[in-house]
Amino acid sequence: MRSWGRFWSGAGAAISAGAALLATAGAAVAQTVTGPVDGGIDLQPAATEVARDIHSFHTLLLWIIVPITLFVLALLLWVMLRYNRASNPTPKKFTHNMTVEVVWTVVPVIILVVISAFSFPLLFKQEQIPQAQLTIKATGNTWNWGYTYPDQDVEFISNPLAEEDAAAQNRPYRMAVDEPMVVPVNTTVRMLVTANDVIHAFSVPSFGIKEDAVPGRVNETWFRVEKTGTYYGFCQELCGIQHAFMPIEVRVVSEPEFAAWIASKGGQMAEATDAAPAPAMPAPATPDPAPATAGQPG
Ligand SMILES: [Cu+2]
Repeated sequence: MRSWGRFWSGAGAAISAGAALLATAGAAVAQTVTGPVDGGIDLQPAATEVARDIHSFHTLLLWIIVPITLFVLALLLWVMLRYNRASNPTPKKFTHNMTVEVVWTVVPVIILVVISAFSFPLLFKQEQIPQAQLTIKATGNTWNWGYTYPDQDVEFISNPLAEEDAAAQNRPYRMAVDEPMVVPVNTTVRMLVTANDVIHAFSVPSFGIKEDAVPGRVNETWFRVEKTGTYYGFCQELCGIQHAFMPIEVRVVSEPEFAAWIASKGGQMAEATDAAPAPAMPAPATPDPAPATAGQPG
């Protein structure tokens, strides 16, 4: 998977380079930044293993879909030029061709099997939440995000920065928020995602996560960011008139910085969320009667 990923992303880089030449603002694409850039046309740089795998998979699909599109285009042109009324006045009358029918059934099946061989492992990686070291709950509201750190006893609301504040702080207007979500680097974070009123979606493209926030339901996702920095996301479910104005800002910081931030919020650092195994089913109130023959002290 790894070496495939490298191959595909190498190939993808070639395509990206070509695309960058075409785009007038292409220069922005090549920069290593942690978030969206003006005029960017490629995916945001991946900050997690899952996001990297998503990019590789995206590139693989591109390599499959582009030849198919060109092949179909060539077929269409061939039919239009070779078999139009002028160049082919008396058409043949046959309606079936066994070979062609078998080929155009079997080849797409093979293509789909190849795609699924890469798609399913990625899907499992996204959906199987590893042992988490930190749990954060994001709650979608009309129109902002609320964050809860249940084990650290921290809770706050995150609102977008006003235009003049963003300009004064030299931060991106409509992406920067007053209270960003803060997570430590190289830490497996379990995100619980829910909503108060209507359906929102919690998404940070660089982390490769997008989870529906549904009232009355808690969805789960996870990420483990490998590089400190500021990352941005948005609500990605049309949720109402201010849908475009509930940005997500995530600061990924070092462990000590995170501890300091938790302290500044009046919380305290907890043990790793999953440090202890989950308690087993509670023992029944009355244990099963011991076998009568057991030689137990009376
Ligand atoms: Cu929303």
